[in-house]
Amino acid sequence: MPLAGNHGGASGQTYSHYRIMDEARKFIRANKDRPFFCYLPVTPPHGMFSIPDEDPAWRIYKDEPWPEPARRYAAMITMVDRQIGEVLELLKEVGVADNTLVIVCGDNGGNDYFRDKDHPRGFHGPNVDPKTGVAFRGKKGTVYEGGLRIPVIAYWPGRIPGGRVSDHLSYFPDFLPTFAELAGAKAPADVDGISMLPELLGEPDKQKQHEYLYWELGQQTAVRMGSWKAVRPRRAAAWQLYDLSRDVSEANDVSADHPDVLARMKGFAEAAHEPVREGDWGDRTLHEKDRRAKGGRANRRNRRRVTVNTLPKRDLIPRGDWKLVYVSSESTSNGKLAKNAFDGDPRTHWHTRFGAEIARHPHELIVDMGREREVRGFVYLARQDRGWNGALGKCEFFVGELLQQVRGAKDPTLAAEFAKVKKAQRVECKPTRGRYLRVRILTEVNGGPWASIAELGAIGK
Ligand SMILES: [Ca+2]
Repeated sequence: MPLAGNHGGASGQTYSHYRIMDEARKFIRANKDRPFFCYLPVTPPHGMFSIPDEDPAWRIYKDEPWPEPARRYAAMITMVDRQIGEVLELLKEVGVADNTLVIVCGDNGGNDYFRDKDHPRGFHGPNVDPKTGVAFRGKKGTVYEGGLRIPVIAYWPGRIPGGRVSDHLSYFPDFLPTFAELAGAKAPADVDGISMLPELLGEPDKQKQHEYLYWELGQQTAVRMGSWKAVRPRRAAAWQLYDLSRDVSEANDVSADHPDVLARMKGFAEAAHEPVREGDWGDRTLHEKDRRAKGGRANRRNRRRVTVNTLPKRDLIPRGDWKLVYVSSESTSNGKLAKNAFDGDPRTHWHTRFGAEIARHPHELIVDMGREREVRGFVYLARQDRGWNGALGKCEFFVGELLQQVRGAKDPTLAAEFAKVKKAQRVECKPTRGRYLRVRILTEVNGGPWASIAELGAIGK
């Protein structure tokens, strides 16, 4: 969603987080007279570390003798704290404070942000107990406690006794069954979560426990069973075992002393693992757009490294109504879809699939240009990242009135061979009328088996 005055990067006129909070408040007001579930995924504090200078929270930290990102980070937390207070006030104002459960929690463990020699675990040390100095091992992105432990606060005046601390072992999948039980609904049978409602309501005797919890992240695997924690940091590494009741920092591997415990936990890991299957969903257009917007104009360093060439507009047949009719293969898992070859964005490209059985030439695209055109040539733009995989060598173009005609054609309208350059390349042919365009790619510029196109245009009218 484009926001007024924003062009990507850290600066702009609209602070998106304010908009998200505004919409949440609107949603609560609009639904106050019926049961509602408001999921409020606040992003702060998160990189980029930015908060408007006008925010009262920034004024609290702006003069601290800390690195600027550490001051911004602190201000972002104070801002969110203030806004959660505003949400609680709103619940009171609209008269639902007494029958609304509010849960606030992090989405993963803390990161060692803004490290220096005086702050080896990050400037604010999110994984270090400020009173005792005891630290969790690892950080966000690992399966040690520093990556897995998150604080959760549950608030429900009159129902949840205040000031209580719970040691109940739970994780995100428990929320769905918890909310289902609260709402008097039945949770789906195929979820792993266990409702934590009895624990929340102060009835620990009725609370069911997990036999174990399981995590996978990249090559990392972890299992938790009671106070035991088993970690395999890489696929080829040996399992480690920790007793968190005595060693919350996971410093002493006791796997040699408790082979029976570890064997049981490895069994859980084996049972819980699901092999990866390739999906059929690969349209990452929005994701890529967001990713680039985050870098934005501020990301100058990146811009210097990679120059992005564009497709010259001169004599180009408009591609707004072009439709993909056929593609021999596309790399869906990478989001390198065929439509990227004519989406007007030089930074997106089509790439054929990597699977060995279908990676070989020829590769093909057929496009419906929307109506009959007179074509006098073609323009090809190679992928604009640093890679060359798939950049076109020899290829054939076919233009025809009917789909069947171009699909089966043997004699190309134009045969061309492209050079290994990142600039747009133009090839010309005798004027040919037709609505359908077929591109048949015979070789890659480095002799590889793939094809890729950042942009493809037709010259004519
Ligand atoms: Ca493109």
